[in-house]
Amino acid sequence: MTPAVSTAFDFTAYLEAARWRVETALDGSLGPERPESLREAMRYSLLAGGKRLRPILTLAACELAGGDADLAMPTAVAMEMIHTMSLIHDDLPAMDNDDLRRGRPTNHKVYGEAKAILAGDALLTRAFEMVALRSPGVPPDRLLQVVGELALASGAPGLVGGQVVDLECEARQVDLDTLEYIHLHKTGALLRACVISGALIAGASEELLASLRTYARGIGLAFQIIDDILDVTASSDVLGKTAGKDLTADKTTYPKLLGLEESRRRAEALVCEAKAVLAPWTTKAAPLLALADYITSRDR
Ligand code: GRG
Repeated sequence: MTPAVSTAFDFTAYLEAARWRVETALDGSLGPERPESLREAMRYSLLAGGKRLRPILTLAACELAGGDADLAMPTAVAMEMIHTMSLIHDDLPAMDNDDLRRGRPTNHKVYGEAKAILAGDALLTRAFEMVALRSPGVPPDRLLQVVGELALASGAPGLVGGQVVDLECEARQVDLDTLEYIHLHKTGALLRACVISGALIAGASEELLASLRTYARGIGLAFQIIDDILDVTASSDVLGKTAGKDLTADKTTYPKLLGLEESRRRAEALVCEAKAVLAPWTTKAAPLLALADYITSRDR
């Protein structure tokens, strides 16, 4: 009897292989930076684990658009560098003042505040270097577009803007629109840049880019809603960061405004909408569809 051949997408195997590729690329990404103490502080946070969702989204979007994921790897690494620097700065005493990240003491706890700020700055600038100077084989006009995406996602129109509003809203009653603004900027902007940049590298059509923008908005918001939920439902051990921080900092979150059940329902609805726009791309979209589901099913 001929054994049945399963054509189902094996997401566990996909995620494991993609993480391995990303970890390898991250490990090789820093080179002989000087001074050595700065390199050590950069590597400490960059290679501390983490889900690597952002670089994997970049690779998956590139492949969906018909590109070679290897060409998108420097950009994928850049995304993780920007994400990591944002975590280093977010943990500083002037911001969230946290001691634990990715299961280890935060960067400033190990290297001091000044070095942590500078390690973050160096990772941010290195990210732009990765795209502009270390992306062989990608046409320069596409790289220029990616640089633009990175700049928009990082600065006032993205992470920095979201973080400022988040800090200003601490200990204040915040409505749903403001909370959505914070989430879409602090978290959604970089996820969107990851997806769009991967597709740009592959020379995606305007039609696909438009669908991917909708997809990224949905998963970005859903990702942060789940983050809010995990902050109250998961332990610090599992999260690798201090649980219950939002309550301590008196932050408005989705669970606070809507309750846990409605928050989860919203996240699931957003993921459902995000997946629906990729339906025309059928099997090629399997990784991005599975990554969207992973966002709501994750436990850390
Ligand atoms: C980018 C110039 C620049 C400055 C940064 C500090 C800051 C400005 C922004 C804060 C952004 C921030 C920390 C948003 C939270 C995003 C978030 C949900 C992080 C957790 O992401 P995971 O769960 O973490 O993917 P791992 O560790 O798995 O990578």
